[in-house]
Amino acid sequence: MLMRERQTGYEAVISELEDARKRDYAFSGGSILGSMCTQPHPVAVEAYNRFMETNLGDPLLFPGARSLEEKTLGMICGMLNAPAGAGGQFVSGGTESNIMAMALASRLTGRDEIIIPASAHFSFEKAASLMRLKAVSAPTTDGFLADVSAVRELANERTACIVGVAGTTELGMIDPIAGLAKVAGDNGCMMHVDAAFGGFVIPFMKQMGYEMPDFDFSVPGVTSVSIDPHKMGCSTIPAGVIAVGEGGNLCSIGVDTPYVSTKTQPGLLSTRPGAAAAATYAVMRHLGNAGYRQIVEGCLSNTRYLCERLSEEGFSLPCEPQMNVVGIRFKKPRVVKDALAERKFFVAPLDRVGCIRVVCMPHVKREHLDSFIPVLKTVARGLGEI
Ligand code: 0PR
Repeated sequence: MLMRERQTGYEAVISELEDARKRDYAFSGGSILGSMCTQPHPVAVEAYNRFMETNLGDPLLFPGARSLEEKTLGMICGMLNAPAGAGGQFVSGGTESNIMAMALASRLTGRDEIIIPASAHFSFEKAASLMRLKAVSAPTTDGFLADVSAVRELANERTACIVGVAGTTELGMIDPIAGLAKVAGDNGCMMHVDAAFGGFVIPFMKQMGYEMPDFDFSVPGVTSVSIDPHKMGCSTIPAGVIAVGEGGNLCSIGVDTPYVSTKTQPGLLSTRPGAAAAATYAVMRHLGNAGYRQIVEGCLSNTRYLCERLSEEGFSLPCEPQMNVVGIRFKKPRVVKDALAERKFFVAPLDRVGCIRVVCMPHVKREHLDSFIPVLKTVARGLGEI
């Protein structure tokens, strides 16, 4: 459509917005079962609205927003056991964090290959494509984890970075970060952990006494971590964080910024939403560790319930979930995904591992799962999948 010459009344515009918004699905409605995002916490929404016009790219104008970014980065670095001297930046999400981490690795090492497990998110392919890096794919084991011995074979003096995932996009699995970091150390390269999903889950599971592997800066050799407040952090979209350990200063990928109040800026974006930092600050301050533990425990309890019900109904799971991500085996995941979508249930198709994915996010309630299972059964029977 073309922009009109004359004005459109405020009310008329709002009514058009309402019409469009009605066509969207709401997290609260029980249809969205495959997403890694969720309904933002009300306090995050309030903070977002109040900081809507702020720009982290110009801290002279918005020192308040900037102070919230700093404090939130401090809380996140603490959660990730980052050493003193670590730092980071708010970004738009896991894709931008991963791109920045690959840029940092290639700059600091002067090398141009990155080793990414086959289970890693496609944002690493984007990074490779944008920066003309060679993406070397490493196989995963039968347990859906990055294969450390295969990574050792692939690593050499051209490797800029080894990537491990703490909470894979497909099945929420945690790669053997310590083993991968050892290979990185032996090859003099960087070790990046993509904890976009798991970063707001694993620390709280550990606090509750679940046996979980170390995945963050507590593992020797880990140089950067991606973590997304807009996934399990219950913040507003867009909110991601790239955290960089000691010695890996983001400024090394910075450029001079002559027109604004900063001297240099490292990220992809120049104008950055202060609202993202404010929303994340608000929800982290409000919930605290106790609040997140409660949310994560609710998600895990629903995950256990879903797995039990699926087994009772004869479905097959590829593995026992390590977090709140459940794969369900199907020969034709995309056909199942489409048939479910027709019945207003939205899951993610996982072609590589032959599954559909349900993520028990905070908005997913037990009654939503109870409505979903009979529909899944009907669809699976109709397609001859069970
Ligand atoms: N790293 C991991 C481990 C991820 O799972 C994702 C996204 C990213 C990085 C990239 O994050 P951004 O999308 O924030 O840049 N994983 C989700 C997925 O592909 C993204 C998503 C979220 C998809 C909500 C659908 C949806 O409704 O499944």
